Amino acid sequence: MTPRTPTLTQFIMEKEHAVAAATGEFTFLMSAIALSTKLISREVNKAGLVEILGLTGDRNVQGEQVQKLDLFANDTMVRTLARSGTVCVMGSEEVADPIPVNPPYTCGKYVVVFDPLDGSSNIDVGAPIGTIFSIYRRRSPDGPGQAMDLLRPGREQVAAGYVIYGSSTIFVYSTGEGVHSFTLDPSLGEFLLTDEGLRIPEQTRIYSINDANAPWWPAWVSRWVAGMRDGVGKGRYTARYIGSLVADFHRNLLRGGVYAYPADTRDPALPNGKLRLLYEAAPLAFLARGAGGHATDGHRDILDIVPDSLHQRTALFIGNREEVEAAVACHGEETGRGPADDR
Ligand code: AHM
Ligand code: MG
Repeated sequence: MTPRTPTLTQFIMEKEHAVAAATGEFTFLMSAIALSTKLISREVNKAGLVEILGLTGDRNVQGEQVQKLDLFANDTMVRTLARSGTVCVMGSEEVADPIPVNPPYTCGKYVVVFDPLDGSSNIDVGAPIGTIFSIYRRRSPDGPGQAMDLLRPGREQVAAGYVIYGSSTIFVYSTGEGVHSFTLDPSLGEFLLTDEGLRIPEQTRIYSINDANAPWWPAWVSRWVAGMRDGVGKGRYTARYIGSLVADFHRNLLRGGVYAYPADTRDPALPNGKLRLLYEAAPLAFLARGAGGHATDGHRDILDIVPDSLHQRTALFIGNREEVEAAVACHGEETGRGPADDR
């Protein structure tokens, strides 16, 4: 680190100073998210040691209950955000209902929705996993936050981001003006600016999709993927699929690429695919747009979808604009639906 390299908090404060009406509450909220993710990162890095150190019982060396990592991540986010005094209600993948902020903690003006640890199938195999968050300004006038504060189209986000726990821990966020990344320096315990104003490279040869679901895809998805696989007009593509949305999205953000989890007919209980709108698709769509990319469910911009429920699922095609628009075109050819239908 040189004195010229800002920490995440310094960087956010500098940006917030430029906004005349800013009170510092947003900086405080982001610091609370950053603190949570540092605690989660530390725990993720220890995950493989639990067995080696013989801590397979349900208590650790301090006599504390050993928690599953995704529940630890959830508790850490909930407690740290509640304590920050900047949030009036939260939504989490791990919790069925909205999470209120109760006394002694005070309600703030923000609403945060998050997936505390995404890519859970990768936890036990040392592959990258991540935390995804989405921030809105509250809509209800005061007091505890309500459902109306949570069920919002992605376009109303004031900020979104993710943290990837991989070969290093990387924090990526946007407030709509540029996408910025920071890398955790473990010796300092600080996220340091790595890249300001990230843009998805315009040309790509990478697609990320779970090909094993192909028998259940609609025909237009198969045609879209075949177009890339056959490289018609653009040359051959290559497939990269980690099975961890944050990691697949992050690679595609840096290298160019498109990630897709279409709706399919494999599981009748999941007619809209597997991924969640509010804390997986919408925040990443906000980041994709900030980096010059695009996200759709096949015909609607992800940022335009108004959720009916906290855990609503959606099909997702996200990344390079050209590849995402090719998916929308394939969908339109088959269904006759235009990109803006059914908003
Ligand atoms: P999770 O929230 O249970 O971890 O599920 C979401 C994950 C995404 O990170 C990933 O892209 C996708 O599920 C992988 O699903 P699949 O194993 O069906 O390909
Ligand atoms: Mg998830």
